Amino acid sequence: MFDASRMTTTTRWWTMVLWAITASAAAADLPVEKAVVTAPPNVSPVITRTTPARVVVELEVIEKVGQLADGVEYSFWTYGGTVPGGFVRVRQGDTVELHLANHPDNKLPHNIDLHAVTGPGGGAASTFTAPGHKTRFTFKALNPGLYIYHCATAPVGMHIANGMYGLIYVQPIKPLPPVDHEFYVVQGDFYTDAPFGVKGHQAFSMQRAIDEHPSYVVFNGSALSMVGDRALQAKVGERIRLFVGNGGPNLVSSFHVIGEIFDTVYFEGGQHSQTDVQTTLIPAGGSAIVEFKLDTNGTYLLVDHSILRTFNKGSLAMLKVDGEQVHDIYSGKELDEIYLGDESVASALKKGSEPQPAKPTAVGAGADGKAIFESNCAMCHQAAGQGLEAVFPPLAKADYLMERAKSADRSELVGLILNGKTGALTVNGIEYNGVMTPVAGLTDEDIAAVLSFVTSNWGNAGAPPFTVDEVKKARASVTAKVP
Ligand code: HEC
Ligand SMILES: [Cu+2]
Repeated sequence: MFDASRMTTTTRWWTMVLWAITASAAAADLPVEKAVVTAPPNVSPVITRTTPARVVVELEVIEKVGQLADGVEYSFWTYGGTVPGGFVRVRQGDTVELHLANHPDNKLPHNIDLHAVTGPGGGAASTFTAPGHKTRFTFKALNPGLYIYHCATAPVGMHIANGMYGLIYVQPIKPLPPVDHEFYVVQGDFYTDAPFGVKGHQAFSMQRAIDEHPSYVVFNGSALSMVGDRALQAKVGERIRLFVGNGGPNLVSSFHVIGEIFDTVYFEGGQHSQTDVQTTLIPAGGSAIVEFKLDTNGTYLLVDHSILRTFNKGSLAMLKVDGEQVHDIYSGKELDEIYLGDESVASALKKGSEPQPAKPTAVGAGADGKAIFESNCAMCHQAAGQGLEAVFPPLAKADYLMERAKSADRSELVGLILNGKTGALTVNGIEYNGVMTPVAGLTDEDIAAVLSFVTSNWGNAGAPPFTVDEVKKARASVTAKVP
């Protein structure tokens, strides 16, 4: 057995010299490998290596125009052409050689500050890079965890606000247990002169940024990044891990997935975890790793639960989960009937009469359609279907709705309720560009009733009522279209 106390001073000295030589030889001899850097929402593969390596990470800064929302263009500054920049994974104890290239077509100098770095500025000063130049520095990944990286070139706030951030994961020596899917999601706030939704190219507003008054709050650089065809995909029974970051520059995220509970959260991207969490706080320049199992099917929504940001500024993404509905976990709507409250029962009894059966109140399609409208649609389209200026289109006297309701194939309207709707549309000559989230838990009867109701009230007329059979067929065809 090795016992240091029994060594003479000389032997001890020689042993130390030998250790020093072996250690530096080891650093030079480390196997060299190139990091796999992935674009969002993809996460680079788990590192299976069990010894340290010298990992070469190559990032290129690209200034480019992209979509902030449907029809809204913005000049992003990016690492690798995406917001967030590429996902980088190294292993705890690795030596990381960071190469930063600034594309010759770019207009500005940039650099990188990685929160995974121990050393002044996180690498910022060492990587200050003019357009058409490249720089390099090396650091040792001492601490495991999920770290933000970002540009720190003045004005720092502007470089971050334009999309210059991403995540680097320093995989711990003992990796997290395997899951079925890992996804990469980063929230960011954006500041344009014009308010949310105004079309065309929008310029950065320094004043709004200083006031911390964003016009857009989005995941992965766009209100459209993970909705519709671009939704994250998984299946019932699978286990999901989200690597979530918040680039800021200003807002703190109350990260939540509507319809799920996080089984595990590695809060702040560190090594400790908490279980059974509804919403986790992610500071600007911070992160969290969240995990959950998918127990039943449906569309789950990733949101910032500062909820006006979600429904009015774009912080919404979708996770589509295919497979069986597991009824003992989630039944769907089991009951919806007229409720008059204790008051009316009491007053009816006082009068000495039997409680009166509820009177159907709706015109046209009967009571059901109205009740379903009130509990599922009215919060957005408003009580009399009049809509909300610039946000929710009207259903009352709506050409969009009535043209389709009078056409031969009305499956599009059923699809709209089941799958939601994004992208621009025009109602009575006014363009809307919002997000209608899928309306969950409605049966074929419910959908027939609500569509019959909205197409035969508030001045809408001339469309035949929707039948349950028609809805059933439409459901099969619109669901089949989703891959
Ligand atoms: C979360 C808010 C919200 C809810 C709830 C909602 N909608 Fe919508 N709906 C919208 C938005 C926003 C649009 C426009 C989407 C776009 O521009 O891409 C829209 C569009 C529509 C349209 C097409 C445009 C028009 O005005 O004719 C119809 C029809 C419609 N919704 C019907 C319904 C019905 C029926 C329900 C209830 C079963 C419902 N919506 C629930 C927000 C909502
Ligand atoms: Cu920059």
